[in-house]
Amino acid sequence: MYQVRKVMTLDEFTIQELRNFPQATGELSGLLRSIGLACKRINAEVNRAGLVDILGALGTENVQGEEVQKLDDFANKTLIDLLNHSIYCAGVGSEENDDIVVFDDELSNNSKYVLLMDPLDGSGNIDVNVSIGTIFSIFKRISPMGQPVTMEDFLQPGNRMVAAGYVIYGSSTMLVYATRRGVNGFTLDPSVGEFCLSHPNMQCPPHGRFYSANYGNFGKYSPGVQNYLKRCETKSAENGGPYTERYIGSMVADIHRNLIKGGIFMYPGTTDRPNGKLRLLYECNPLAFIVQLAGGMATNGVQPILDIQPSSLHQRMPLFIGSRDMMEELAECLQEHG
Ligand code: AHM
Repeated sequence: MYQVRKVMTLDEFTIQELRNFPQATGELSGLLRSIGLACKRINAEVNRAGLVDILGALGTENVQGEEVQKLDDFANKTLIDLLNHSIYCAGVGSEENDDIVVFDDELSNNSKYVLLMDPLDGSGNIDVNVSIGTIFSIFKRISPMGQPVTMEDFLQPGNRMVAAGYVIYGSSTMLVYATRRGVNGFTLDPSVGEFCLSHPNMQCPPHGRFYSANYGNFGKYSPGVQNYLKRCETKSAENGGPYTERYIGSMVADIHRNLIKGGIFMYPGTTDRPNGKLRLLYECNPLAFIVQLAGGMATNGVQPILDIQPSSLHQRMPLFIGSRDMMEELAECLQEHG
């Protein structure tokens, strides 16, 4: 007899979670629902990106004479619009906006959460059909309710984060979502347009085999980082070892692979960019929160990412993140070489 396998949707999952917390207001679940909806819209547009040659180049007009938006702009506007119209978010900090976006209306001013996001990470990879992602983190505001949120609500250290997640637009589209209760992955079923629980209770393997870094920058890395990469090379498949080097140049994709299979990703500081490239608040922090909750580690080479007190919205930070054993060996190398 044909049996339909029961899959749990993202909505069902969050409702079930709510049952464990009778005091919960449902605001966080509502916020997640809005993010999920926005990401489904972004996904539809990302999937059409290969058609721009036919429909019109990004930033130009398509055959109907309509302006074709750049995908990162589209992602940013879609998320901000949906969050603004939901009643669960008081404001947003985005890679695409110089300043915070404050939703200054009565409902929003009485919302307790703010959101930080990179609407489309790895956007340099859009043209070449490589996986890209949306990254977000959620904090409880610290300014008084009933008033517009302020910058101090966004400049909180990562260890105060309530939840974080990313959506990867890849061979399938997946939302990975973490709260202090754990990390769960939901794959989008395009036939019904629902994110369905596919990776419950994700755990980062403690011993990894993938190492991901931009080797083009090798000469500009510190001696400690160079030394660690050389150690990885000696353990590489070419030398009969278990390690293998993989770097896509889309952080969400690189970290997603390492989270599932075990590995380390790094974007260290370089001689010309001592703070690296990645942004603390909406790139390093959410991924650190997720990987740490899954049993891995994340540092800037000196201290845990989540302990850093941010100083500005678009601050950059070196990032080392991944499986525990690899991170510990990296820390040894960094210490040995000052
Ligand atoms: P973006 O915000 O311009 O998309 O840049 C972030 C991306 C990360 O996803 C990726 O890991 C990194 O930049 C790659 O940078 P590089 O090409 O310097 O190695």
